[in-house]
Amino acid sequence: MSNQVVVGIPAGVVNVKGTARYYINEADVKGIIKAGGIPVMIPSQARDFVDYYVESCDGFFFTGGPDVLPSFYGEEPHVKMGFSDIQRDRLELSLAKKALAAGKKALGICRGLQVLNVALGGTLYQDLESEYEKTTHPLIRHFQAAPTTEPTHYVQIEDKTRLHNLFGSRWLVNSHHHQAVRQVAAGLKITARAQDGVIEGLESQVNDQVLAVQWHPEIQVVTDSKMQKIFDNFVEHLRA
Ligand SMILES: [Mn+2]
Repeated sequence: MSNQVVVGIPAGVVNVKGTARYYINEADVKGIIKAGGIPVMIPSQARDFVDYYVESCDGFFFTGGPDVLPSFYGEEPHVKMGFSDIQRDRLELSLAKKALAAGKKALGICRGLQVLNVALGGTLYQDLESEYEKTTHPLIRHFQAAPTTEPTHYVQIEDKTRLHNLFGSRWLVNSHHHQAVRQVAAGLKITARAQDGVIEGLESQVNDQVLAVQWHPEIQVVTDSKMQKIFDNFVEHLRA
C-alpha cells in the first residue's frame, strides 16, 4: 500500500443547534477519496500540532469557507467584509506556510486559494463589488444566485499550466465568492481569469506545489464530471 497518499484537510467550526462542531463539507472529502487519497481532518484547535501534520500528511487541501481576516494581510476590515473564523485562519495560514516550506503540496479551492495566496504574502479584495478596480470590462457576477451545481461564467486559462492540461483554454465554471486575489504572492502565477480580469486560478511558478482555483469544482462535479480531474491531478502529483 505504499502508493497511498494522505491528504490533511483543515476543518472550521460550525454551530449546530447550539453545539460547536468541526466540519468539512462532504463534497470535498468525496473529491479526495474518488481521486484515491486518504482524507484526514485537522481541527482548527489543533494548531499546536501543525508540525506533526506537516510531517505525517503527503499533501493538504484548503477548502472553501469564511473570509480570511484582513489583519493577516495588513488591512483593516472593509465594511462589506463577511463572516470570519480566526482559529481557522491561524491554523490554515500556519499550516500552509510550514507545509510549503517543507516542500509539501497543496490544493486550494475558493477560500483555500485565498489562504494560500495570503500565506505566501499576497493580498485580497475584501469585497469585489466595492473594491475591484474596473479594467477593460465591467465586473461580472461572482456571487451567483443560481445553484452552485450550475456553472455561470467562463474562465480563460493560461497555456502551459496544469489547469490548461485539464480544461484547455476556456471553461464554464460556477462562482460563489465575493472576495478575490488582489496582489498575487511571490512564487505563484495566475493560471485563469474571468472575463472581468478577476483571478480564478493560481499555481506555483516553478514547481507543482500549489494548484488552486477560485470556483467550486467539488460542487460543480454534479453537473460536470470533468471537475473531478482537479482532485485526480492533485493526488497524482502527491504520488509523484
Ligand atoms: Mn468567479
